[in-house]
Amino acid sequence: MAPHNDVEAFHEVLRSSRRILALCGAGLSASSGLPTFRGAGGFWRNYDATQLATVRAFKMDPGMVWLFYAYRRHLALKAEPNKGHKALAALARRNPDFLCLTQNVDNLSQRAQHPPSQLKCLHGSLFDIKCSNESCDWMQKGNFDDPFCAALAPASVDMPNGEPLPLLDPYHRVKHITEDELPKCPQCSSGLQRPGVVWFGEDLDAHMMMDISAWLRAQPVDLMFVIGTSAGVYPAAGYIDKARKLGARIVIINLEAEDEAEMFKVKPGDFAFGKDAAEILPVLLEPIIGKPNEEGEFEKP
Ligand code: BJW
Repeated sequence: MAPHNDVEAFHEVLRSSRRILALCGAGLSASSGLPTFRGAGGFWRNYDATQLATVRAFKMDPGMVWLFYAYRRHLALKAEPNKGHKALAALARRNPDFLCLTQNVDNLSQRAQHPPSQLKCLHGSLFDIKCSNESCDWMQKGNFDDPFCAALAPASVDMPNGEPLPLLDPYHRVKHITEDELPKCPQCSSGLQRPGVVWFGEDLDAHMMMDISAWLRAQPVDLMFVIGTSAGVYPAAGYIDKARKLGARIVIINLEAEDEAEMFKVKPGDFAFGKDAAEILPVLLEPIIGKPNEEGEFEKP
């Protein structure tokens, strides 16, 4: 059997694969300059990013949690989709049987022209706003205001000459933002507006989950990409085993994928590429999407 990182052997498998699934995580957007959740980039000020992504944190200090999200909205708006997002979008345009599940909330796959019907945003979007009152169904899609509101302006500052943003320095005191300074829900007038993302303990969108289940049930899956994710958050990570049970070979693309400690995840017939997703995806997908043009775009079919 060819080694797990043999690009030519992978191309053979790709050419004979029709139904393809992908699960993407923060590593896909790392080359666009967006931090990941775990590991070195996983701290914001002195907070663990995964602790801020909780209902509990929002209830305790909505102003601080909003600053975290306002900063990430600003960063995502300034970032550009990378070659990895573009290569996946090109694969989707060429193969209607390719479905991409992304845990990312940064809107970069959409901005890379990924066909919306072939993209499921498992954890919502930084640019959707909803009401924090669980009994209120108000939601606003596609809010790109930056700053989101006057009190959150410190999160939208661009420093000259790449100087670090004071807000990111844990020793820099930030003015406490009170609930009165944050926008209220226009429908129920009682809840605070909050980011339309999925926090720990919250359900993923039921319609989206049913669509994904229906796609999985329809026919066997030939190949599944697991891209730039630590694959430790459920139900997202559970799709890897589901696809495997449906016959899929797994291809893991992650900076750590070929580390000794990670190799137990690579079963016979699987592939693992310990590379930057933005660099390796165009190489791996070339038999289907071709080479990018001079502007770095993959031609539309
Ligand atoms: C590169 C790279 C480069 C770097 N190129 N690679 C079953 C078992 C156990 C627990 C559960 C279970 N089912 C549900 C749970 C509970 C919980 C859960 O999973 N807990 C785990 C911690 C165990 N799940 C939930 O609560 C979910 N809800 C749910 O299941 O509801 C039903 C329910 C309710 C109540 C009780 C039980 C069930 C909701 C999960 C929501 C996750 N939300 C977040 C925040 C979203 C908003 C935001 O963005 O702020 O989603 S947390 C965070 O983790 C975010 C991410 O999408 C997610 C995954 O992170 P990701 O993308 O993998 O990032 P990293 O940083 O972990 O990894 C990056 C990787 O990239 C690294 O490996 C790098 O090496 C690599 N990399 N640069 C390629 N250039």
